[in-house]
Amino acid sequence: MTTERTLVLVKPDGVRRQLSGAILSRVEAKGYRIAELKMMNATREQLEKHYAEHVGKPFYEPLVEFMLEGPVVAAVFEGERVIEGFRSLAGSTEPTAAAPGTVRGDLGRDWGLKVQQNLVHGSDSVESAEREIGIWFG
Ligand code: DAT
Ligand code: MG
Repeated sequence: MTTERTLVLVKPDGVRRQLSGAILSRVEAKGYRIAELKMMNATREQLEKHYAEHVGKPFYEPLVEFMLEGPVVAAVFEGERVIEGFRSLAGSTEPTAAAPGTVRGDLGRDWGLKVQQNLVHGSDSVESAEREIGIWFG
């Protein structure tokens, strides 16, 4: 039996704004453990797999383009209930509405673009986490 794992991405807006360390620090400070960590440029192929559930939505193509704008920091965090715990730290999808105290609520805002630039990705279920870890860490 292995501890629960989640895929975390610091998106290109977070890297560009030099918030990678601050974001990873919040997750570590809560007590989750970094199991894998790297900075990389995503490929379109990876992003098409990663965001397959959003194909056909109006923000899909802007989302893929945004994720190709610059490097991302990809991490696997582990710990009991880390999937739920990280989503709670990240805050809700729209940074305007995300609660203060969360990454998106404290560090993000709406920039009036076709896709929300909300700093982080976190897996939303055990199945998604295993699938996504495979995409980013092979
Ligand atoms: P989350 O990242 O909170 O799991 P999601 O999986 O529904 O959200 O969507 C993936 C990303 O797409 C999200 O982080 C930001 C963007 N996005 C989602 N819904 C959007 C919308 N209605 N308008 C603009 N961008 C959106
Ligand atoms: Mg999602």
